[in-house]
Amino acid sequence: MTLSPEQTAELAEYLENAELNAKAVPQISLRYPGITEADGYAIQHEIRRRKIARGTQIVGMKAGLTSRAKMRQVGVENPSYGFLADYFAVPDGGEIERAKLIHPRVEPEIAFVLKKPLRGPGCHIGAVLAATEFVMPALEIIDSRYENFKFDFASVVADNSSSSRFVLGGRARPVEDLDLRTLGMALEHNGKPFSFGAGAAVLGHPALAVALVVNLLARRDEGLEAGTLIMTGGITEAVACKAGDHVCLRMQDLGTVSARFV
Ligand code: 0L1
Ligand code: MG
Repeated sequence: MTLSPEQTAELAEYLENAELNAKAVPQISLRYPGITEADGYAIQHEIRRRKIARGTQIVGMKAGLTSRAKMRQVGVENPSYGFLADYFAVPDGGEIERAKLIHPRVEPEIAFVLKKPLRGPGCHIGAVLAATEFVMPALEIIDSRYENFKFDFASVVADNSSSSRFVLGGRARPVEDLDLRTLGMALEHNGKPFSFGAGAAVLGHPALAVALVVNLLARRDEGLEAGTLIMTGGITEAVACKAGDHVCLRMQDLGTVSARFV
């Protein structure tokens, strides 16, 4: 860690205000060039603490930057995690208020819901599959609080890995019935195909993204409870959306999930 507790608290307030006011700010590493991944997570967890203190519920977790397509799109090479707050949830087929966001992009994802708790270190794909109640198709709406979606790893980790909104839909199915690596998907933007992919684009198997989050949380002596929702990261690059845009994810064997920006 390079930041003092006072600097960590100040940066958490700065980034949370950028989120709540939908106003982009320069990436924090421009002001603190030496900041590390540990600094980034300390800031993210302080944002989480601030929200909980105001009565917000944390309803899940996300893995970010788990596919080559996503890493290429933003020029950051490491996977990360973030948290999902209650007000991030949008119903399937629902509306996303564009004016509350800065420059939203939408990603196609596979979401897991656990039936058993998971703890690391050493969490592996077998433990994740044994602990999974079901998977569902999901859209993640990311909205970096940084100007022009420009950041380095520590800065994006501090910014809760760009978490902003999410939509769950389609069919919930147990993992035993599916090969998550070969599960195909198409993301449509305004009725036209935008990207195509398969589950293996996420770390070779999306369950590995859940293990990654569990093993990263173990560094803080934290784990995931039974019932936790975990988004496993964009399978393809994200599509930028404006008011009036419609996004629909069609996933093999799992149905569709969609939303409209208003
Ligand atoms: O694209 C980004 O803003 C990087 C962080 C989150 C990426 C993801 O959810 O996969
Ligand atoms: Mg994502």
